[in-house]
Amino acid sequence: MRIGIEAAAPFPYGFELASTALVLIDMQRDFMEPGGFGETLGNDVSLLQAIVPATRKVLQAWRAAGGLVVHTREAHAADLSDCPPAKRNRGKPALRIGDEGPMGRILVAGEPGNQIIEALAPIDGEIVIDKPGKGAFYATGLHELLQQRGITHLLFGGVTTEVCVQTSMREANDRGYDCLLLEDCTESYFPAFKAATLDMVRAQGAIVGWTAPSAALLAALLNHAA
Ligand code: TIU
Repeated sequence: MRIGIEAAAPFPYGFELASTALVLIDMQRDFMEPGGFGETLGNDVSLLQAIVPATRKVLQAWRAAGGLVVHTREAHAADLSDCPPAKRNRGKPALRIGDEGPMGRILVAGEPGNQIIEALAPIDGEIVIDKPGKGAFYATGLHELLQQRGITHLLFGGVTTEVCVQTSMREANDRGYDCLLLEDCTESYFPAFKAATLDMVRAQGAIVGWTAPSAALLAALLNHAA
């Protein structure tokens, strides 16, 4: 049975539970907590905490409904063979990718800082994608995994809105997925960039996709279960 989100913008969004995945982008300590990659770039990471309660509610409701969950982490191999020098050498961060920080090596797979925060930690049966780029589809097997499961629709949350979330959503859109971004489950270090991203995603007749508040998704799921 089709589930409808009437409150989605720029117009209602519909999906089938069995062909839809919830994709949570990079909800890892590197971006969410002091001492990680986000802070080394000069950002106030405390801003991102605001979305954790709503994102947790969505994750729990999506799991209860039996929907597929995908988690991503921005992560590099320990030898940095998948980190282009252009990425590592960009700018003047306090610590570079691969350097030892308070939560282990910055943005390196398996380090404490690279783990998804406890409130949103993956459980058995959920897909976890380590991605070397900002987009979730670049140099990962995500598209193939979604194709194998017949997924056509993606609901996005995560951080940061205008960097990894928007890049992933654009990659997904180009691969033919109908994408919706949960407005209160995504955050940026720059509130103006978040607002601009929400606007640009849904402009021009949903040129990249839809947006909706998470309450609209939760209500739709409850309706569906009733
Ligand atoms: N710096 C920033 O806003 N974001 C990133 O580097 N990665 C993600 O968005 N995950």
